[in-house]
Amino acid sequence: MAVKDDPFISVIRLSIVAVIVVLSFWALFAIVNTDSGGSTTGGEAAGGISTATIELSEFAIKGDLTLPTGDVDVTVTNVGAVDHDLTVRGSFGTALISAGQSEILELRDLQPGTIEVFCSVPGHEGAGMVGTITVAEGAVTAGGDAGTDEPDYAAIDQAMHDSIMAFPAETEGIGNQLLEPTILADGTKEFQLTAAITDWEVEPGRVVKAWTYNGMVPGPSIKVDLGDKVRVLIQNDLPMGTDIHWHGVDTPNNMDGVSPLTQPLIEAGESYVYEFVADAPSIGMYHAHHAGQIQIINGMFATFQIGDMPIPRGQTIGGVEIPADLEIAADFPMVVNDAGAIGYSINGKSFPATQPYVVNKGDWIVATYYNEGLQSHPMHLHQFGQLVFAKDGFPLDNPYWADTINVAPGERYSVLIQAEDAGAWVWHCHILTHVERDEGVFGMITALIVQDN
Ligand SMILES: [Cu+2]
Repeated sequence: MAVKDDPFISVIRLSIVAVIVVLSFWALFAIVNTDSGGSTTGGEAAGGISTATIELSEFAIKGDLTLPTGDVDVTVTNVGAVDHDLTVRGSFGTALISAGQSEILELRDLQPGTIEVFCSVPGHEGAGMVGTITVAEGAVTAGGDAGTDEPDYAAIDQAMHDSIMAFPAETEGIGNQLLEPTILADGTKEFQLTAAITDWEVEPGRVVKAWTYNGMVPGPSIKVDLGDKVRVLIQNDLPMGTDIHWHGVDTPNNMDGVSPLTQPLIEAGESYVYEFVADAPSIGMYHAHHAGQIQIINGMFATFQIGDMPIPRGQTIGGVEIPADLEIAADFPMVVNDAGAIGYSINGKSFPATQPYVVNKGDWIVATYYNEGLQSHPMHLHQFGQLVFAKDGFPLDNPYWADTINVAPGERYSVLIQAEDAGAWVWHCHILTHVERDEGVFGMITALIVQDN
């Protein structure tokens, strides 16, 4: 049987709740009041602990790099787009901090001198995330106010201008160079690779310790014909073991390159031979599988193509007729990465060092996106549609037009473009922090330069 609430009892209940709420409010007020009595302004908090702020981004450490002696709580904020940390050389550091998040780094009993700090995410130190904190008696920090300063918009305007006008910038080294095979007596195509840590200029003046095949990023491009016997010799001059996985390429299991599952680890200083028959068409990649989070993102990735992708010649798709006698004027691989020492890049280079693609008005070109990074990248070309005709090397029964193609890690998209209009047309990842920072345009952006014939 249901019992109705007595109205009188309800009023009493409500009153008790109200009294508890009021008591709680005053208790809270008292605590806040007591606490605020002990606070100070500026960079020093209660208890003689100073405060400071440091910001992490791709790829810089900024903020209060001069600290007072004694105890300092440093609020470390990641204002970048990927995970970072702040580690004291030879000591402790913050946990990995996600984009937009903060951690407090508690520094105690600081003495006059210097402390080296860096980001311990592989490759980030080499990319510029290293700095020196100077500890000095009586140093004044901006404290909690550092992040609230108005950005220097005029300086950003200038940096955007200067970086764009610097395109295309010269840098040492070109990736993706076609690797010529040695043809053995039985017709086998033999390729030689050496894995090593080598200097690589990602953008003008930024030379990093890259993990490379044959000293280039991306590694040398391998292209074979359908039915070819392929033999790849790898010499490991890295300071650790490695292997090679043939991504999107049909191989016997013991050639799949997954140590120690399908083969032994290729130890430092050792060499190894991969052999298989190129028996299926492929728009593939090759990269380390072992410790890929170090080796791949720092540069050990490359393209591997078997045969040619059939282009939908003679078809009308979305009202656009693809000529039956269509000739391809250029074939552009665009290997994207976003991590490690290389960072946001197309073919191992960051803008303004990315390569411009120069074609003539009316040309049909093929581009293939390969994602060897850790994030998806929506690749957008201004002005022209991109006809997606193959995904991961599989020809599509129904090719489709798009102007922005989201390329996830491990994916490849092959697209056909007609450069119908003359001009310099920007071609870039549309995640804006992958192409712009306060210091100017950088990263995953280039241009299709269409010349008026
Ligand atoms: Cu991106």
